[in-house]
Amino acid sequence: MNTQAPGTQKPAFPEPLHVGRPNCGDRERFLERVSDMFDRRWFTNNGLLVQEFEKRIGEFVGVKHCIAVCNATIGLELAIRAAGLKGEVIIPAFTFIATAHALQWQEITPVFCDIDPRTHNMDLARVEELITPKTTGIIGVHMWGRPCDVGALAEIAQRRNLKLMFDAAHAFACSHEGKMIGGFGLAEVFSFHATKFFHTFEGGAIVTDNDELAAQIGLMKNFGFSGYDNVIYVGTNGKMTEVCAAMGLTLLDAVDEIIAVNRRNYEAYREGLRGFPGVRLVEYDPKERNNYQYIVLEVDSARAPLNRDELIDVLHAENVLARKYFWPGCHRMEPYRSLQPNASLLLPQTERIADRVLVLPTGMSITCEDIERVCAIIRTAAEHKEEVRNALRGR
Ligand code: T4K
Repeated sequence: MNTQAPGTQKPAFPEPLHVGRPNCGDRERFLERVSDMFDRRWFTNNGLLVQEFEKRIGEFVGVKHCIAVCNATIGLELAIRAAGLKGEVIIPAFTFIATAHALQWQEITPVFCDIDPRTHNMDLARVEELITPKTTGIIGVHMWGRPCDVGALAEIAQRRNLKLMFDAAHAFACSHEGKMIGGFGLAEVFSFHATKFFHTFEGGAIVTDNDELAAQIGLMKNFGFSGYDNVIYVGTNGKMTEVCAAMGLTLLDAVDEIIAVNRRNYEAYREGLRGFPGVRLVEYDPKERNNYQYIVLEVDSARAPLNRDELIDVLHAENVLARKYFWPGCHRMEPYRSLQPNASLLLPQTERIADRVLVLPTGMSITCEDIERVCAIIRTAAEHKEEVRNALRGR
């Protein structure tokens, strides 16, 4: 196959450019923390590093309680269970599968709401239509770190007597109307997976101002133990390890620097793709704090020289491993596509956006020169679209 720019045979990048290549922070400082951890011989279960991490995250976000956990999926499960959600819970269909699975895992039905194509977040006009006597809550997702309309969702939740929480997996260090994400709803859940700009290898955190909920989740993440020999809830093992907290603390020291690089990369892509027909770079509100961790393109196949999937193929052939997050939508993944076979009828915008989105590599390991080359690949492929199509067809 040759989908490379004409005249070249090798991929433009000898090593793959990944979406989600982890940031590393100050390696020496991280190793110092790990060395201290070895000296203390305290590796997990509420060690000093986890305590410091929870305190600093809570302060950073401006909430009373931060409960560090081993990943955001378990974090969502714990928050959902502690909040007493059951029956049906409304979530967007356009999200990572974990949002839906955290409910289904507990035999709660995720009811998929369509999205607003401008924001990629839940369409408020659709939310109310989905409320039934079985509905107990709403989980908004701040897609790409761009906040949901939290005020309007809170108003609906209050009026309809529903619990409201947020999957803030993408939104650490982002704000809404000047207030940090993390302080909205009953609780919010961050993901600190290695692919996030700020991470703890694997990890996450539940943040809340609710004392009772925080205490309950704190016990639930440790099997429900209250003291050495007493279990008072059904619990699980959701604990964050010390080595993970060491990574988080190290990256927290560098969070502004990482965001500055993400922003620089974002601007470089914007410049590089300026005027490219049929392609829109998803924007961040400059009045808010943003982490700029996702470079999201929307490719309009009717106007762009190549459609989204063709562009992905071209980029992959050049070792640029662009992703189709979150295609094809949760409702088209199992078990949901079998359980709710007609869900797509109510999700036209989810389907449309899922067919258009293409996410490009960014982060500390990507340079402006890399970005210029990625944009050049896209432009060159567009200029030679027929050749590219033939090459792709012949694979
Ligand atoms: N809610 C939402 C809205 C989410 O987006 C997520 C997770 C969650 C909840 C649940 O959070 P966690 O339980 O994970 O904390 C990734 C991540 O696994 C997932 O955390 C993330 N969202 C989702 C958007 O993306 P994949 O399947 O794309 O990740 P993976 O492991 O294939 O890595 C992506 C690329 O990064 C690869 O091409 C290779 C590169 N990579 C990855 C790792 C782990 C590296 O270069 N080094 C690495 O160490 O799902």
